[in-house]
Amino acid sequence: MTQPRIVLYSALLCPFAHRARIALKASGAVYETVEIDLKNKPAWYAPNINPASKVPAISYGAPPDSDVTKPPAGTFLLPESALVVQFIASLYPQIDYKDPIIRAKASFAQLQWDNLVAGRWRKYQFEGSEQDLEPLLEGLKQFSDSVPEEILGDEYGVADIILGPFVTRLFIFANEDIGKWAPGSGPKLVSALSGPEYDKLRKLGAKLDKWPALQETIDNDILVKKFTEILKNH
Ligand SMILES: N[C@@H](CCC(=O)N[C@@H](CS)C(=O)NCC(=O)O)C(=O)O
Repeated sequence: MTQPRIVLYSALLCPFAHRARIALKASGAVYETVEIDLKNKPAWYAPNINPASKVPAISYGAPPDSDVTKPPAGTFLLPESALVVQFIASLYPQIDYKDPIIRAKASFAQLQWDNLVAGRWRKYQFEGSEQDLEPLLEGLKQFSDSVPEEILGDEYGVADIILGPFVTRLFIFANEDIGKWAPGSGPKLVSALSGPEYDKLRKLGAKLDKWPALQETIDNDILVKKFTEILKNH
């Protein structure tokens, strides 16, 4: 039986959309991508695909020749990156860790990132105030503590898909010194992360660096170039 048609509505720079691209790549699913220009969103996107007007979203099972801008009534449409990833993992369970305990431990690490790192990183990168560094380092330490040893081997799972775009971007932007911080603060952050308390964070970063499903779905040069512009105008 041929696979139902999958159309991904994506945007190149978006880390949430990157999650969906990794999941689809890792699963080996056949899919089409429709790139949405977030600065100039097409008028059909919100009414026909995602009322929240965000990427990513997917359509699943639309007739082969139907218009991607107007899937026929009854086509399954799904927004929200975490839901899209979970849906792909339900279709292709091989993309997740097999052991439910490892999955649960990895989900806890995901939550730690969401609660203790995501907002603090964004604040530090977009505002660059020195006083925001300490809370960020503390969040990264607690995140690192929570990463289960079991996911630091050769196996990849949903947690890597959910965390991957964000962990990878943190290292890319810090190494390239792309932030509103004082020049040189990005590389300084990377050296601050060389201590033993961040061991598992670094190991996770290194593991993600050699994951084809992640690396083949990101363009580092474009990301760096565009993000430099975004921050300049922020
Ligand atoms: N919670 C959403 C967040 C998605 C999101 O914020 N996407 C951004 C791009 S990275 C977006 O589409 N922004 C367009 C807008 O807010 O108008 C998810 O996980 O999918």
